[in-house]
Amino acid sequence: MLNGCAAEDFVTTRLASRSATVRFGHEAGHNYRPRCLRVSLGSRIRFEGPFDAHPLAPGRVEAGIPIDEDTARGPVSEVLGGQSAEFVAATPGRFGYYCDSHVVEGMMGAIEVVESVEVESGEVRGAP
Ligand SMILES: [Cu+2]
Repeated sequence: MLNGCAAEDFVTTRLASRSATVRFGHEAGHNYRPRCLRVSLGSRIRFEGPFDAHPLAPGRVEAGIPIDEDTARGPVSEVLGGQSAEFVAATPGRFGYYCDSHVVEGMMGAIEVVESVEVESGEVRGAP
């Protein structure tokens, strides 16, 4: 479990374009949608929402408390203002992030970066 994401929770979006969007604030409220995102290596990940109200930070959260760890390998970095930010999934693995203002409410998520994502008979599968 990483930031509310079990292995089966990760969803894959927009396979062909190798890009995905995570929305927060506004109609998404104090949530990231999707919370648990799977992308293939090299994909672009766009965060859209009001960063001034929901400052983004990389890292793992346990029991509502951000745990300091080495997050340098993950795609997400700190964003404190603006309405959108774009990251590149450059390293395979699972990486957590959270909202620094609402982490105690559970405003957090994770990104799983896999080497490739295959689609077989309507089923989405990730190959680590
Ligand atoms: Cu927030």
